[in-house]
Amino acid sequence: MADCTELEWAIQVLVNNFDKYSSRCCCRKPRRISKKDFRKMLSCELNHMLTDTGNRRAADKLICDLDENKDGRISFEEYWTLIGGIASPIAHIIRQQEQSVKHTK
Ligand SMILES: [Ca+2]
Repeated sequence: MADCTELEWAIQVLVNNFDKYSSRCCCRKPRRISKKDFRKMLSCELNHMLTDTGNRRAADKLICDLDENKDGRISFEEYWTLIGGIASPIAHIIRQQEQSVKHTK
């Protein structure tokens, strides 16, 4: 995908990140991220956007909140909920910064 747009590239990065930390328990089941690998992903990939990524209890609470079907693992859909949950407050911060730049001009 050499000629992809920035948005397409960003989506590919998000999908590749899921693949990097997820695994299959058998070939018929979809890939999912274990609790251990999810904690690793938080501390390695999201330590600038999320606070407390090294805190095991906070990470376990986040996993529990995201794990909708309560199977103890994070599916792609549950992972996507996390991405949306991070993107929403970041979009708000970006809009606030744009507003303050307009007011200072
Ligand atoms: Ca799950």
